[in-house]
Amino acid sequence: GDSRTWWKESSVYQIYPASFKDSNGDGIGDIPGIISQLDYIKALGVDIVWLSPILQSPQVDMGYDVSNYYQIHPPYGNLEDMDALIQGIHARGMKYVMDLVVNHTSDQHEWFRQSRSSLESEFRDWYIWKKPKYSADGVRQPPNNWGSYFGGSAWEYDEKTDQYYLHLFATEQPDLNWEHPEVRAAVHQIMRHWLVKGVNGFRMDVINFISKDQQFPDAPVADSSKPYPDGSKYYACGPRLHEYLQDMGKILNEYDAFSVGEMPSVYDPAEILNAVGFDRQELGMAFQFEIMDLDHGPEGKFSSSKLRLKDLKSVVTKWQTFMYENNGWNALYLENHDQGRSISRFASAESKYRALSGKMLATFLGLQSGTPFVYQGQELGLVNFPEEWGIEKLRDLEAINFWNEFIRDKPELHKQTLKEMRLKSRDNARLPMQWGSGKFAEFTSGPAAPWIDINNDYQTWNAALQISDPSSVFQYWAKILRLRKTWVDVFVYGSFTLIDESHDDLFVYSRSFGETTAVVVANFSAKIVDWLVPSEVSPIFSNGSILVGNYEERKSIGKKDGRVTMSPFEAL
Ligand code: TEU
Ligand code: CA
Repeated sequence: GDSRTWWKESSVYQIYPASFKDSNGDGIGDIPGIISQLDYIKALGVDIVWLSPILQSPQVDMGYDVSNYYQIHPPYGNLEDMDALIQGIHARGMKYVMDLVVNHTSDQHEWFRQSRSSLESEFRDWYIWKKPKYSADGVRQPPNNWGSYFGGSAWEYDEKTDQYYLHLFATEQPDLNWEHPEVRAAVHQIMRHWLVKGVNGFRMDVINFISKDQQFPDAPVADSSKPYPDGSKYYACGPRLHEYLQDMGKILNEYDAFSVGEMPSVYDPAEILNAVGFDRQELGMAFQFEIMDLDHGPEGKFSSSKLRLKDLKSVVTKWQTFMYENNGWNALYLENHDQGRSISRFASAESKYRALSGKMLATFLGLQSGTPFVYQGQELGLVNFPEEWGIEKLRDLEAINFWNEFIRDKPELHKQTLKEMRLKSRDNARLPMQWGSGKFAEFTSGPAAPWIDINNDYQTWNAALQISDPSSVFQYWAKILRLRKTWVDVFVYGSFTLIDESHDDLFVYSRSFGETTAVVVANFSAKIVDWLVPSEVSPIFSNGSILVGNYEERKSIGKKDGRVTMSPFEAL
């Protein structure tokens, strides 16, 4: 049947609450601060607002370690603020999406405090506890060799009960045991609680990790120099995942709710289709990591591997065509709170190219098949923190732990690793939002300074300068999002075709629906490209189809001899 839905025709704005807007001068973003900027978000033209976690948390991992699913983290506000936020979003015709972090909790959650208290605790089975192994010479060892994403073993020894517990992330983030029906019931209750309060859906944190291979086997050691091999084949898209997602899908469907699952470590669209196929009634869409991991080297995220346009073309085309042909759906993103800024990473933050890069990436991403996600500041062309910032500026445990475990004692790796961290570390996306050229970029009125340093370009790159400037990156994003609304059939429901695949600098694709075809041309290079329009495209141009140009669609090709000259980082 016709699988048209409101969330396929929507775009999403992601807010990182700690860094968005501080209303009470403590240097930490908060909910009243977000409420004060809802008109700004509405002006961008997005339909959905997704907040990274605001529930009670010790903030070991910036709220992705929840200690109470029914209370708001006090520095962000209280339950009344939450109601006011939801009401303010709904009053502007937008919807609110909550970040649901249920693969793990904080170690301060009452459930875990009970669980670790004794072998007989009624909460013991809410988490994943295993007996130690012992080596031939009697040394105690973790139950298997899996590593944590934040360094070290994925198992933490608990003296009191002489067992280890699993934590795929920080030791303060114990994994819930989804095999236990009471855990699933507790999660369903959390979902219903917030849906009843007006939340319109969820972004589900590492949701494809919730079903683990119950043998917890050792991962094959590909490279003995690495202490902990990647165990993700034993917990990413595990044996009971779809059973669990079907249960949650039933609740989501009762409310016609939005859902996007974060699914790291899985690059096979068929596997993700099992969760996002329209007929599956599980999730609406998923964040896959294949594009994000293209510039990860052999040693992982902070090792280098230059992103190549041809790889980007093949990966994007794979996901675009597969989901279209199989009635699935894509979550389109180039930035979020876990990634470096896309202008710096995929184009150029050099001042002469920066705005053009932002507009080119907006065109490239925003006109693809799927639901586009804009991360706070991406609409302003914000970029990574400056070259001169040293390691002491890092705040995020992912980078700090990695540095301390693998790099600190190897000076020969410092320069290269710092370069990779400046490009991809999560702090890049967590610097305070730049509202104006005033003190603290008007993120906070003080007296407290922001919890993390502000980038040094805020006097020239901020919302105040862009919101009413028709040539700004902000207004360009607004026009791209509006273009999707104007041509819903083509840009939302149309097919995707890669064009001129072998071109070294241009990423060209078309979107088609019925008789209408739009051709999107993005120059990913700093070169002026004289593009000879391929024969399969020129008839499209010449019969008056849509040629997406800066700011408005053009009805026919701009040049007489079938050639288009593309400026550096320009998009047509
Ligand atoms: O991220 C999961 C995840 O895979 C990321 O840690 C990713 O591997 C890395 O950050 C960048 O490649 C989710 C949240 O988005 C992240 O902020 C949390 O730290 C993590 O889960 C644990 O909850
Ligand atoms: Ca505050």
